[in-house]
Amino acid sequence: AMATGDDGHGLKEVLVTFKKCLTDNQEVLLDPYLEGWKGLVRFLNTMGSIFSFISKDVVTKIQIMEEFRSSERKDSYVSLQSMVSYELSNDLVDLKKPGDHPASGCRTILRLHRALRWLQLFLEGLRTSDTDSRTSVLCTDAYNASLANYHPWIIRKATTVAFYTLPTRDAFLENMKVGTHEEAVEMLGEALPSICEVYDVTQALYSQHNLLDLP
Ligand code: 1PX
Repeated sequence: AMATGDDGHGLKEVLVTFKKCLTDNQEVLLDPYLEGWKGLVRFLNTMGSIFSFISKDVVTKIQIMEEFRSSERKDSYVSLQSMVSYELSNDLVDLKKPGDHPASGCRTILRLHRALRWLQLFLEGLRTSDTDSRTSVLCTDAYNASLANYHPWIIRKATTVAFYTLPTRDAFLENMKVGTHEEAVEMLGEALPSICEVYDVTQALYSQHNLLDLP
């Protein structure tokens, strides 16, 4: 089925994963964060091979983070908070330009974090738009208001071309396999607050440590 991963999970289960990221004391747990991204990649892979340059990049970043989580230092990577304090206090982050640590956890998560903002805007667009809206327009608007600001021209161009191939809003909602369009829209309304919260907590953490411009 289109939006169903190998493990039989649809988009609802994927988005709900982000609920599991936040602990009671507002820490963002890395494992469910990566689990959420893996589910998004599975969904993206059903949308056609024109998106594979995007999913490859996400997969690479997930793998970088999973290696930290299976290394000797795995306990330092339990949450984004523990990762930031561990990497900063051990000089493991290139702060100004790429150097000895081009693939730190902090810079890798920053890329996913910026993409989470795109997701938030896109899902909010899907949720609140009219039935005859075009997904490609919703997607482009969300992209231009977020990720595009960090991408060079060639990536923006390729991305815009890929967006043109997206189906109509109604077909897109159907691909999500969460029941009727109304139920899909309702599910988005339920899933969005936790995605926003994860985004906001991460944004505050990165801002507090001046990590929002990592190369
Ligand atoms: C109901 C909606 C579900 C949709 C699920 C789709 C999830 C898509 C997730 C996209 C995540 C993209 C992460 C990009 C990270 C990034 O900015 N990487 C760049 C910088 O990394 P670097 O290591 O070099 O500093 C990298 O250069 C990126 C390359 C690939 C292009 C990324 C384009 C992102 C467009 C996001 C929109 C996805 C379209 C989904 C269509 C539904």
